[in-house]
Amino acid sequence: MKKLLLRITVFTLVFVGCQDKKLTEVVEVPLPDEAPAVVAIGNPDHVRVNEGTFPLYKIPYTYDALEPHLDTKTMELHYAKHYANYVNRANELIKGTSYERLATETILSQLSVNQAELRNQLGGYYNHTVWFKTLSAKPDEASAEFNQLINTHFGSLQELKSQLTAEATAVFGSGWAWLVITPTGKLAVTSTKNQDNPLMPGAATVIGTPIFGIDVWEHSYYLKFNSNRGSYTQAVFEVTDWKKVEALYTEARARIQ
Ligand code: MN3
Repeated sequence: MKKLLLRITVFTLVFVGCQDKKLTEVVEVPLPDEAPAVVAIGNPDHVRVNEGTFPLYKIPYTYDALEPHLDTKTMELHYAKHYANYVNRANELIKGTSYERLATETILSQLSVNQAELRNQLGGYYNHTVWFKTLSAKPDEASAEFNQLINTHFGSLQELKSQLTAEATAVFGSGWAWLVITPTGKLAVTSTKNQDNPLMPGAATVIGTPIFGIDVWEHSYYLKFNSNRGSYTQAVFEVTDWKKVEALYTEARARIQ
């Protein structure tokens, strides 16, 4: 054993009557043999959930792929713990109910404010699935056609990002900022509390199908950004793949027509 000794000198003041007396004590403390092991990064492919109606969306990137914008530890906790838990809980709640045969968006659009548990768990499942689909280590731009649609509704992509940031920072407590397609095919930004989303009755000022969201629960940003939601939102845009947002738009548009 490689023995390293650390010399610590301790000064102790001992009061004897009115006279100070200084003692010097030498303590030898052995140091550990080896440096602490580097914490291993998990593998998203190893995350397992129970069988059920709602599948775990397999993220096509590793937990460290979105560095330095979104940190490895947060991505791992978010996917392997929070998201996997929502998948399991949503499946438990839906099992044996008439909802099992319906499309997820249809279920969400039927959940009343009294169905809080299902809103929380199925919302948590759906919201994270939408979000994880739009993140990428090498984000692509949307087509010229979709960019034109963004310009028509918001003026520019930059202005859309500003409006999403404003929504994200305005949420009091936990929630989401959203880009949605409305039932009449328009694009709009809005926000929701908790795990609600704009498909749920009474959840947002604008009803619509989410095509992009920003998770503003503290678990999604606190490790790296502390309470600075604005900086976190900017980091999210660095890894947002607008081509994938466009793909969700195209899917949703086909459903509402
Ligand atoms: Mn989350």
